[in-house]
Amino acid sequence: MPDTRKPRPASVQPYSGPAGGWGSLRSVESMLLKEERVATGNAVLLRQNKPEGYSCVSCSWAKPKVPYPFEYCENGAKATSWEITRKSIGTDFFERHTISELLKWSDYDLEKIGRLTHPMRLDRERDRWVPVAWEDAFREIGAELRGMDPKRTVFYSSGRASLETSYMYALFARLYGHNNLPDSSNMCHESTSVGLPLAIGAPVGTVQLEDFDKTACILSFGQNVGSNAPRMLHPLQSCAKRGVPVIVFNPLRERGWERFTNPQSPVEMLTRKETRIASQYHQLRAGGDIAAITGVSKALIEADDLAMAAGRAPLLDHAFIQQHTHGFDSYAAWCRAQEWSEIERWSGLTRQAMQDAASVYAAAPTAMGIYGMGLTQHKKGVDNVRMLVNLLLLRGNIGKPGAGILPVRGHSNVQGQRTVGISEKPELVPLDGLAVQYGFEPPRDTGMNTVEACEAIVEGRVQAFIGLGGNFVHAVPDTDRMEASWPTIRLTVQIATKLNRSHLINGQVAYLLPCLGRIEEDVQASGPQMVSCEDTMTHIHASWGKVAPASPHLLSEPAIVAGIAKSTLEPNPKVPWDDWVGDYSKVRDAIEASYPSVFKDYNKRVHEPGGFPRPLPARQRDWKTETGKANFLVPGGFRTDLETDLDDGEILQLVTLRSNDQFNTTIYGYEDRFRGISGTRQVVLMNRADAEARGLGEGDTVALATAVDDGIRRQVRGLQVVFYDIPRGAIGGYYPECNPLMPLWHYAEDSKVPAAKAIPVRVELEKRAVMAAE
Ligand SMILES: Nc1nc2c(c(=O)[nH]1)N[C@H]1C(S)=C(S)[C@@H](COP(=O)(O)OP(=O)(O)OC[C@H]3O[C@@H](n4cnc5c(=O)[nH]c(N)nc54)[C@H](O)[C@@H]3O)O[C@H]1N2
Ligand SMILES: Nc1nc2c(c(=O)[nH]1)N[C@H]1C(S)=C(S)[C@@H](COP(=O)(O)OP(=O)(O)OC[C@H]3O[C@@H](n4cnc5c(=O)[nH]c(N)nc54)[C@H](O)[C@@H]3O)O[C@H]1N2
Ligand SMILES: [Mo]
Repeated sequence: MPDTRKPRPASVQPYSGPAGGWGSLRSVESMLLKEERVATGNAVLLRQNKPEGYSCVSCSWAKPKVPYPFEYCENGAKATSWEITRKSIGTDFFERHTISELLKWSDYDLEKIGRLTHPMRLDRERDRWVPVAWEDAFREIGAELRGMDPKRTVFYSSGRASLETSYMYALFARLYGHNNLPDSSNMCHESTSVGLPLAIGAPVGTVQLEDFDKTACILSFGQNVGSNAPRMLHPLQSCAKRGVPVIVFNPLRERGWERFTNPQSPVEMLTRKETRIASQYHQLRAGGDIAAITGVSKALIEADDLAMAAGRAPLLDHAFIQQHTHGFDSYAAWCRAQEWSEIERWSGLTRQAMQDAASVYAAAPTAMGIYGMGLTQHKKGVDNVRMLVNLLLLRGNIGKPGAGILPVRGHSNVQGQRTVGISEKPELVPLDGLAVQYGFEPPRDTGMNTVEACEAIVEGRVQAFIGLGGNFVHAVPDTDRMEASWPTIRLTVQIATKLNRSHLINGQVAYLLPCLGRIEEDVQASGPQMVSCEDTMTHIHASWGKVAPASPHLLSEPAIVAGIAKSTLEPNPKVPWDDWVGDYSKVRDAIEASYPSVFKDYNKRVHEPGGFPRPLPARQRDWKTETGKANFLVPGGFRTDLETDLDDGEILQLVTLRSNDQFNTTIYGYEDRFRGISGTRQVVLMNRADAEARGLGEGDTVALATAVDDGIRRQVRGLQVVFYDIPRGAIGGYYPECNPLMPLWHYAEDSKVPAAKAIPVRVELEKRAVMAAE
């Protein structure tokens, strides 16, 4: 197996095609071919995101009531073929490869070998994974856990496991004695979950799919639709065709927001017809959102002042502001007080650009605000989210059809995991109810979130780590420090479908437990089972596995969680682990008993096409905030990330990005088609002027070093310079390759989401392009 961690020559060619289109179809077919699943794959994909089908394992975009004939996208299809691949890892694989050897493999090569098939135990002496019987694994893990202080153990979840599994897992943690339930959302939309409740009294977005049919304006901030939620392109395309203005704020020109050819439409495909999506595209400074939204708000407020003075119709929704909001005067005063020159400097946009956005927004009777990691993964990520709420509130754009706020969540059930108790914050969980339901005293102290779990691991305070999916060590900040500290953990258990780096960096005692994926048939004592998930629009829906399991030795996630729980805990007749595993509808009954208002008639309603929605008071303008109103919140200032000043020419702001050929740390290939970068991920995207100011040319090899002074040297080497259309002062690099550069303490205030879109770095020349070519 080649060591593809070494950089290959990058090929950089501007991509002239649209998002979707023929490029997308070619990409799906070549993926199915690679995974040896062409015939089955195409048939299986027809069941994706359909009633009685399975929910895509890629992103969390909503499943429409009336689906398209092909309700999947290029990247959803890739995720499917990646999971149902015919390739699998027999036990002989680990006889042939030591862990030290596998550590040299790339992420791509590790996952590409196929599905994990047998439960394994670490043999430290032989530096290998060796097979273990399920019962032995459970018994040994339980014995270890019983001897530990529960408060010093961490139960992590990556946001894919179903509501049923997640409920059981969170309950297991509490019965065992802790709330240390960090989730991938701690690295993702936690800035939303912290930012929105104070602003609108709900931790989730208010937009529903049907709002796209009614909206008159779309504002988009820091989300890459073409790669990360491509099915959203369908409603976006319909909006664009209706002439709905789409105003995009993103430092990079992401193709999905520019134009789209719908691969589902034969006419569009044959005529190569493209729909233009964005009507305005503002390439703001990375980290410039608070300033930009202040500018748009200021333009709006000042135009409203003039209109009112001249006796014309107002531009703000004064009746809504009066009746439904709190804090408008302070927000308006803040906006009025900011100088345009400063707003321009910090946003990187011209006053004219912000006024243009304001006038289109002001003319639209309804508007929605869509956003992603470009807002949440900053030191001021929580303020960013609240600023977007402020902008929407100015024109009454929350709680009416066609309007609202739409955080586009990541993993397919990341939002749902929080709904059923995976939370380190005890105040978000109905502990009193659980205490009665299961006859125990749940722990009441706040648990560790992801960053706090990492800190505890670095300090040697963690005795056991269980990973319910995910690739923790590779997704978190400060990779090198985390990997070095990991062996201080006594017990690590990874529940997974595919091999990744977190399975090679182990505790003293370690287990690798392979599970069924969501697309696979899951047959238990009472027959075939379905599971359920919550999408980004708060709809809860059923998912039926459709493909024969990758191996007869796999267990389902509920069975694995129950297996470990039973061997760890004293028996409790109120917690019927075996009955739950035998029939998941009984887990759903238990969930309904714990959360009656959200999950009323769960087992019945879960089969409704499109799923059933969670109650969302903010949608009805019922504000569950302390003021009883929606709150305008004034930001602390324009500085979002770096301690250094904007004009410190030496330090650059590294924005970590996903390519179009990955799902988080799962690397499907080396084609970032929309950005025109192919063959490697070892690149750094630079504005030509920033590169030339440092004497760097295209193709030069550089190292990035974190520009902070905390006594730790952080460096990533061997990156090729690519000239790219990115605002000055910012550079782009891929996640997870750049994670060693991100200090653990560099996170969003209040939410502790790592500030992955703004890492201060210096660029150091390693090798000239001419020399590299020799
Ligand atoms: N195919 C695929 N789908 C996925 C994923 C995947 O890896 N692959 N990941 C899933 C997960 S877990 C998540 S959380 C989501 C992530 O999906 P996104 O929220 O789209 O996250 P990123 O890809 O990190 O891209 C963030 C975008 O923000 C922009 N940006 C960066 N800095 C700033 C800034 O300061 N201001 C503004 N306005 N914009 C900025 C970047 O240019 C980029 O377009 O997607 C989910 N879906
Ligand atoms: N620098 C930087 N760092 C980031 C980000 C960034 O933008 N920049 N984004 C952050 C974000 S938004 C997120 S969400 C995290 C993601 O962090 P994680 O969720 O921890 O990572 P993933 O890469 O999604 O996990 C992939 C692994 O999950 C396992 N898996 C896949 N399907 C299943 C399943 O059905 N069951 C089980 N049990 N396991 C399964 C496979 O073994 C696979 O290798 O990373 C964060 N880290
Ligand atoms: Mo995420």
